[in-house]
Amino acid sequence: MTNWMELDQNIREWIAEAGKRIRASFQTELNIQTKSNRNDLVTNIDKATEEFFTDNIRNIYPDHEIVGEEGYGDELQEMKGITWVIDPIDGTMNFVHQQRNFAISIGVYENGVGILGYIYDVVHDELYFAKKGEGAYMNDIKLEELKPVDIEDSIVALNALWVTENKRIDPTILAPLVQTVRGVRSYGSAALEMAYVASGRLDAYLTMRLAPWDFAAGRILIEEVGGKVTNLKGEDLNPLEKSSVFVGNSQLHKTILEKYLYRFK
Ligand code: 2AM
Ligand code: CA
Repeated sequence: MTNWMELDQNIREWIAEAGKRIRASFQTELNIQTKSNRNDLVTNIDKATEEFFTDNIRNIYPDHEIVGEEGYGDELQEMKGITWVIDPIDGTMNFVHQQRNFAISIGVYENGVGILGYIYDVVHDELYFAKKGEGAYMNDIKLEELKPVDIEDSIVALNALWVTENKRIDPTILAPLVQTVRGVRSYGSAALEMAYVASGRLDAYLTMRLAPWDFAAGRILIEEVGGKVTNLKGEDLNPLEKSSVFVGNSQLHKTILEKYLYRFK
């Protein structure tokens, strides 16, 4: 049996320590490399942070499995037992260019079901946390159930890329949504965008391609406040696969799916 209380205490300690080290790194020179393309960045701090978590997890929980962005985890075909899904720095471009608007994101799954989600806004020292069935919090503040909002009054997070020519979505699908909502925002960290939906700062977030570590924690937070988490076709997310992601308060999610996304194939 998993001692979830003890596990929660351990993660919180590790997250606090990792956050301290990341803040201290602002005083040092970053070693920046690119991955799949010139805008896909990774730094020595992304790697060191992931290694810090995987070392601690393997030390205390040798039978747990790990999925991590920077390759310190395991290669998994399926989720059995306890799986940690880790993005050491979500929003690396922001980390490099802005030293803000990035987060540590950790989801803990049991047999493929999300149990614990942590999104730590390192610069603001804000920890978004959820436990399945027990609600969601921002530090000590309990997050409220998401309330219905009219689409004309909603704030939606969306990268401008998706309403220009791109290879993932016909830009004429989301352009009318942009014209209808009250405001559109783009923060450049999927984890924070999901934490903002969970805390009601945003009403929805749509993006065309995320990896499991980008959404592992956020989906647990959003579901704990009654929000909806799917891909852009309205289907459930596979926790081990890259996917488009569409999250929002339930009623707005339904409206956007029916009025705008029905054309997305
Ligand atoms: P990252 O910084 O951890 O890579 C930026 O638009 C958001 O999308 C960030 O959360 C970023 O996570 C993620 N992201 C950027 N490029 C991605 C890609 N090729 N695949 C999956 N997620 C990506
Ligand atoms: Ca990352």
